[in-house]
Amino acid sequence: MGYQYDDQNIFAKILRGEIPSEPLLETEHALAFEDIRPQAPTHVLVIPKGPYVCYDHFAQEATDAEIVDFTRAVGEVCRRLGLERSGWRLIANAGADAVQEVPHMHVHILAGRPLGRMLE
Ligand code: IU
Repeated sequence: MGYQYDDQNIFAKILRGEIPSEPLLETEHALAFEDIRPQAPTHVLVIPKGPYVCYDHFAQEATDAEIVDFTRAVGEVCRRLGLERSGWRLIANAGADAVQEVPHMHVHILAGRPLGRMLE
């Protein structure tokens, strides 16, 4: 499947500095910031800086360096916030059924309250 990246999405604007953000972490290839509609006491989004629509697009077309940097950035955010103490959840929504709202690859880090079972 060929993905078409829309560079007018909100995270692209954040990456270009057109919309202000307060990064929790910035690396060469990734940016982490708080979600504006937090679903838990800790709700952080981590995005790659490259123009990828979703997880699959990223996994197919990002360089190994981008993938390694992004993956480590997720771990670094959790470590900095001390999330290993009580635990955390990582979510990536892709496409319509998952209700992906912003078409720029991102993962959600949720923590700070009991999150319940996701899968039965
Ligand atoms: P989703 O996985 O695409 O459904 O999640 C997008 C998230 O981006 C969602 O939790 C929004 O609250 C969040 N968000 C944001 O943090 N800042 C924004 O300006 C917009 C959405 I629009």
